[in-house]
Amino acid sequence: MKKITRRQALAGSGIALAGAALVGKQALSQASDPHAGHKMPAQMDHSQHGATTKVFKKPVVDPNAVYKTPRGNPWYARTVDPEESFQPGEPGKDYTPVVVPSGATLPFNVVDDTKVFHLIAEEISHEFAPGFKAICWGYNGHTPGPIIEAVEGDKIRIYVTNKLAVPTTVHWHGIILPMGMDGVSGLTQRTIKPGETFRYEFKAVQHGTFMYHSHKDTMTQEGMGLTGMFILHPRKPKRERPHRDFALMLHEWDIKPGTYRPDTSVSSGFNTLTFNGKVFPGIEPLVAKLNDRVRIRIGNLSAMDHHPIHLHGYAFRETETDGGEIPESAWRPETTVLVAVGQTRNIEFVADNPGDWAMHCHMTHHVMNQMGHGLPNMVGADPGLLDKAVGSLVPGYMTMGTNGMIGMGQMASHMDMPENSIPMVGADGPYEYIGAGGMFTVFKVRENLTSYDNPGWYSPPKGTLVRPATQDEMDDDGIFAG
Ligand SMILES: [Cu+2]
Repeated sequence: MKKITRRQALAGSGIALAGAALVGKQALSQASDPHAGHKMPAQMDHSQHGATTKVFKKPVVDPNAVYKTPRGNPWYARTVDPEESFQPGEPGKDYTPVVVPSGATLPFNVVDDTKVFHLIAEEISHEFAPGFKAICWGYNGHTPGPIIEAVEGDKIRIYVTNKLAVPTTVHWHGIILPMGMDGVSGLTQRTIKPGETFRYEFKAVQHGTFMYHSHKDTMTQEGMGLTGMFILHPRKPKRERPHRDFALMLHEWDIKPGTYRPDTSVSSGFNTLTFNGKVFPGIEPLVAKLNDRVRIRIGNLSAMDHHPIHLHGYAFRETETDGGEIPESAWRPETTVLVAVGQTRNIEFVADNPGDWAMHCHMTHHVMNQMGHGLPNMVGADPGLLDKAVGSLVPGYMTMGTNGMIGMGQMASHMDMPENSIPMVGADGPYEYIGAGGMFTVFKVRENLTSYDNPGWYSPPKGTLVRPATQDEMDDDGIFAG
């Protein structure tokens, strides 16, 4: 058999490629030019005499071209030229630091021209709300871990020290980087063994709201709390920076009353639903001045549930996902933003409506705390005889839940509760008990603020607070209440 050289083989396939390209062109030109067919023989000749080598001298796909594609290309997700050099972005000057209610921000040092961070994966004692703690896994003493903040164009180096008893990795979720820095155990790296420190390094080539989390045994490790948010600010924002830029991470846990470790094997019935690792009333409120421009970045690394997060008193715009900025023409006006597992969403609005506004997951089971789940249904039951009978055996026994869950939350304050547990719902509010827990917080907007500390409860202006109707008013308006 005749031996074919590599050069000949390439030339041969070149003819085939060039021919295929011309057939494609032919089809296109035929569609617009009824006489196109007459040109075919000449073109075929051309392909056989010289077009072949051109294909290989000027390959259609230049491996570097992707970095040189202009910004106008809609497929180009990078927002800065990766080859351009930038000074490390400075907080206050190049970006307004994000506010993390009940959370923390990871400090960094600048070494030469690189921002150097140090994440430590470790077992922590985490408080979900006063009186309710668990042994979780987190980063630098927190779950979710402290947010990492940088600016597009920054060179970033992150040391990850593993102080857990098991191997781990960190995946930088949504961030465009070289594959070897992606943190997927087995696929892109070997795991970081207990006691080891690994060095992740990449340049930020985009801006937006991203996350980080373990990518080793994720059901256990994310479930135990190895999650965090990663914010990359734009070098030159298209719009004015918001006055208040908040970050909230959504998570869910199963911590059975009386136990101290999350059960990560469950796939439903999570009983502890958290904003930044806290259940209401354990979370700090979001505070803004009247007419501040506000952005809230929401990420979800729950195991199983998407969370529709509803803000009272406002209509906001969904402006950004973890894939990038949504063009203004496509902003979605919403009052509830659905954040699926593995997604981030930014919402923006002007805080032009003063007050204490509820902000919460709209799944009713997600604004319950730990003990509100899995109880027998007693709504509407008359427990009189039962209480008497059981009370003779168990002094002080009282059936609970006959009027719903909120009474149970209130009663809990003067009852013996199981060890390490919190009531199903609630906290004392300015008018009555607030029947909500879990993924619930308060967005507080005030006209006169000297700081963004919690300003306390809002006092509505005279005549703007709902009150009992008088009989005269009902008579005048033709309302018969029976
Ligand atoms: Cu939810």
